[in-house]
Amino acid sequence: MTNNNKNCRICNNNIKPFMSFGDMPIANGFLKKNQFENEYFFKMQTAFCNSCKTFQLIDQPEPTKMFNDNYPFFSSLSKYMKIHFEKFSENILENYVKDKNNSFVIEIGSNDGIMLKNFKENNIKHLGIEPSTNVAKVAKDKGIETISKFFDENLAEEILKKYGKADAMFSANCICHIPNLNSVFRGVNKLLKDDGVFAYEDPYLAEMLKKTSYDQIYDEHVFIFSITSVNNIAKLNGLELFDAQKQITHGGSMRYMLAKKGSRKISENIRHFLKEEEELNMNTEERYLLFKNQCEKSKKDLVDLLQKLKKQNKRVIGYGATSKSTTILNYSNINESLIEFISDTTPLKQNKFSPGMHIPIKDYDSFKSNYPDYAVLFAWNHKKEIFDKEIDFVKNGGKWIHFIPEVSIEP
Ligand code: DWN
Ligand code: SAH
Repeated sequence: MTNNNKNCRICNNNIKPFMSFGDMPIANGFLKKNQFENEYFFKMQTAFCNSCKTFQLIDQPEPTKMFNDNYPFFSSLSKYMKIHFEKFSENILENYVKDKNNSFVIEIGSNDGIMLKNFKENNIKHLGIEPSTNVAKVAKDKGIETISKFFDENLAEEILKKYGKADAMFSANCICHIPNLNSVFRGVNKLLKDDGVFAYEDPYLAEMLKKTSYDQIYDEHVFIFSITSVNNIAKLNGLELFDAQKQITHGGSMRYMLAKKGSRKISENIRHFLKEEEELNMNTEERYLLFKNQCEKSKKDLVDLLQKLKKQNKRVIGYGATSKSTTILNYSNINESLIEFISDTTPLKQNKFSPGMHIPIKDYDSFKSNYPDYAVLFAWNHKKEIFDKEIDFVKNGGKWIHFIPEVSIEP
């Protein structure tokens, strides 16, 4: 979707890009050879709004280009994320679902049901909103009630008529994907009971800046939120940010707790984070210019290392064909000449090619049965889960290449 006016998606203030990543493909658009010719690209540029302080993409492809019947990310493939969502669900159940027999919860971006499964098992009336029909089907097959549409204010009104108001609404790694965010917040406001809560988590801007994890920036992530920006966005839409907690998931996230304006006491955490973000210089343009320089250095270091290993005739593969890796590979112009293939456990990605750079995607066995000399850890956010199971790779002399927080080799 081209944002021709270059106006902030939230407050309409004039914005200008501080960084351009060049032409980028659909981050999850894994493709076959016969699709190379018609591959879709968009101009990826980031901006920081000086008024509402929201970090955003200037342009984003149409939602249906990214979320459709062929979306290849299945949340339940990570066993650590399953545990994370059990804990998140327990938190909601204990604190915000008082009467289990008469409560109703809604999840935005419910994917394959990784979170709602915990509510279904407790016999709680629930509804998942999940526009990617193939992943939604996995949830429906588990008996999780799911609507395959894009959440916005109009859908909120439809849901209100059919199901009534919700005690709790929640979302993970999804709100930052939705361009018409004011409409989403207004929809949440309409759907919540007077004492209802909206809990959502997304990658946290302070962590991205700290780690130079610029791979969080890709077509789907139209926003990277901070406490300051969410506080402002909530206010514009009759909601209030009353609490927040850092999460270790997806490379460093934040859980935002919102409610109707004036309905809850504001936690000390909010004042603390607002102050911390000021101190980190996160509300100034200079911080983003510094980030741009840090990204350029990170890119150069990675390419230099891969070229050096190529000269030494080392075998290098990628581990985890993440959406994030699409940004690294395309921005750094890394193709099959530097990375032989990328190993990934998702059947829908295997035997296809990576978006833009067209590196082959192979199954897990291709890595396991013939260890390379080096593996670039693209799924760095799952490091613990991966390192626990890849002890043999290292025992056999294999080495990991990291690029977050800086380019390094382990062991
Ligand atoms: O925000 C988003 C998050 C929740 O998920 C979405 N926009 C899309 C997606 O982002 P991602 O693709 O960067 O997510 P992950 O969870 O970092 O992807 C991990 C990838 O690595 C998956 O394709 C599965 C694969 N994998 C693997 O091959 N072996 C993962 C693990 C843990 C493994 O052991
Ligand atoms: N919540 C899961 C899935 C995250 S992937 C997890 O944390 O693992 C992001 C999901 O958001 C995708 O499944 C995508 O289809 C969904 N999504 C994108 N736009 C949406 C919208 N407007 N409304 C609801 N879901 C949306």
